[in-house]
Amino acid sequence: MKTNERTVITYGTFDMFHVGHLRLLRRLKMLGSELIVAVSTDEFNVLKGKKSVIPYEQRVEILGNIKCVDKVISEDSWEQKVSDIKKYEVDVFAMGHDWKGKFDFLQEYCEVVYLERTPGISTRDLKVKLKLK
Ligand code: C2G
Repeated sequence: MKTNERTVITYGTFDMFHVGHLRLLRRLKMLGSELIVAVSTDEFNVLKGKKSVIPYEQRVEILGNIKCVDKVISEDSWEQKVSDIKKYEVDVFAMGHDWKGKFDFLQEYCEVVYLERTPGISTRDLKVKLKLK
């Protein structure tokens, strides 16, 4: 199968969208023809011990208008990845390398890739700079 017929999926909060998020998504799109982004809901983020500054609906609107993103779905639980991979016939599951090894169990269903994070930028650092919790 030629690279450009592959479906790629990734998951994240993408709060206070920054260049680290953008560069990851652009590199993910180079791995296939369709890029699906699962955006963590505000409720799921509570389970993840995270509180996003930008509400879910707005994060979805932002991601949905990023050129290299073809489809946005919600991430509501840790368990949904296998059913998403089957439902969307995913060829590549990919995350930033801060998740390295955490999703290797998905290799049973598709290729699993971890990409280098963009150094020097993170939502956490932005929050600290802005004195936001
Ligand atoms: N990222 C990056 N470079 C940065 C910051 C983030 O490449 N400087 C990547 C992360 O590695 C991740 C994606 O951007 O793959 C989204 O990051 P977060 O919104 O922090 O994702 P997180 O809340 O960790 O959610 O089920 C998985 C979770 O939903 C991941």
